[in-house]
Amino acid sequence: LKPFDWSDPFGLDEQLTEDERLVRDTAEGYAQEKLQPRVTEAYLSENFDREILREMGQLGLLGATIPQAYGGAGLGYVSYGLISRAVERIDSGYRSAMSVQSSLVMYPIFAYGSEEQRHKYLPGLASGELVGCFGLTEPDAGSDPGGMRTTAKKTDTGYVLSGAKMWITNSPIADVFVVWAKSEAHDGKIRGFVLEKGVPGLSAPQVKQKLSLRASITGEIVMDAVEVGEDALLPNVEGLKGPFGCLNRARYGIGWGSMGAAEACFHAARQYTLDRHQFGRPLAATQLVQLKLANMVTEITLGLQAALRVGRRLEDGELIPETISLIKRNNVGKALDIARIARDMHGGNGISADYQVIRHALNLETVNTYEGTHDVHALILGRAITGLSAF
Ligand code: TGC
Ligand code: FAD
Repeated sequence: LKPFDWSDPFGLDEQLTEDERLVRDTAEGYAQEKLQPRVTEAYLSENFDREILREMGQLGLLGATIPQAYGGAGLGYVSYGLISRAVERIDSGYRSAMSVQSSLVMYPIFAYGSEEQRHKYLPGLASGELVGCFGLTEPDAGSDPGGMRTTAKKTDTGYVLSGAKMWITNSPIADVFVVWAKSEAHDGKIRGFVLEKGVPGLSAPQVKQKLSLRASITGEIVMDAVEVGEDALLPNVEGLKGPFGCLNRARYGIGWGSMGAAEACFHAARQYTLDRHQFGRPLAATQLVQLKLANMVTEITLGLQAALRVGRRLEDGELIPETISLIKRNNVGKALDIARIARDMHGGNGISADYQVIRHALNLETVNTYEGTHDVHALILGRAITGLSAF
């Protein structure tokens, strides 16, 4: 008989290639050594340290799946997932910064951009010299991005963009803004544009006093008749499939990342209940605590295995969006349950920033909402199961 490994029951490690294990070790080493020591202070002071993106860039953690010719690391989707998991084990906000840059900014410029746009932006984004953001959500269009009001009007030399985006990760510190707008010159279809910081009419005020994801910076994007040239248009996609193509990648990464946050909470709850004695024995010796730990390890093991399966399919060129909805929805939902229960298992200490678990629980409230809410992903699955749209 082989002994049960509570930290990796299904041998995820054995299912990775040598190169993937190296990527994982690099990301985990960085996250534990450089991110863990600064996260509590960053969270309490609601501060995102912009240097983090440069540090990640130096290690090749940004744009992991983008070809090396454009500054990316040319890695597979499982490697990208392992990076997400390692970073989110520290904080969902740090994974947010990484996944926005990689999947929501570098990916669309790579997949939908001209050769000039790729060369102009991708190397700087890969190194972390440039910070990117992705503007889809608006004050009145969240789950239903097709209801957006931002417009692009054609001029002789380019476009004028008007409108506002809301809840945009990294926007206050961004150099490069990928924004989606309805373009009159394209029959009102949604088109992507790349805007640069400093262009007249563009501003990105910070959203302050968030009680979740405080180590990530969030803002608006206000476009007050922003004039751009023809070269700002992403030429190779139109319609909602543009932003959704990016979201497929980011949602997939969240499937892995949320399991990293869940693992952090599970490990903390296990150790805490082994160390803490009440009624003359360790809390971990009680049936209720063991039941909770058994539930946690089960959900994490299944969630990671599911994320690996979706990643391998992506590497084989099989993109089935509903399977991405399935892991985004379920893994984040389970991670949120695990974080809340781990918080409870820490008793009074569980509400202290020193013990990390409440920070994960609060962060996962955002993760459950962004990139398609838990219920919206249920409706995406429901539509695929029944053939009937309930939106
Ligand atoms: P629907 O009619 O379903 O589709 C419109 C067009 O889009 C295509 N499409 C997809 N293409 C690729 N991948 C997918 N997953 C796709 N889903 C749809 C579809 O084929 C169609 O193409 P065409 O050529 O026929 O026009 O669109 P709908 O308006 O009915 O959409 C409904 C719904 C609910 C599925 C969708 O709107 C949705 O997913 N809503 C959630 C919105 C969302 O996820 N927003 C995320 C904002 S970004 C963010 O949160 C970043 S946080 C990052 C961080 O900090 O980590
Ligand atoms: P709504 O769409 O108004 O939803 C409110 C509630 O109604 C939810 O529970 C939802 O599930 C439910 N609901 C909606 N439609 C239905 C329906 N048909 N049937 C049943 N229930 C329904 N967006 C970006 O574009 N870029 C970013 O970088 C970004 N970063 C973010 C960072 C943070 C910290 C946060 C909080 C959000 C971010 N978002 C970003 C926005 C995010 O994607 C949206 O908040 C999300 O898509 C939900 O939209 P909404 O907030 O407008 O909620």
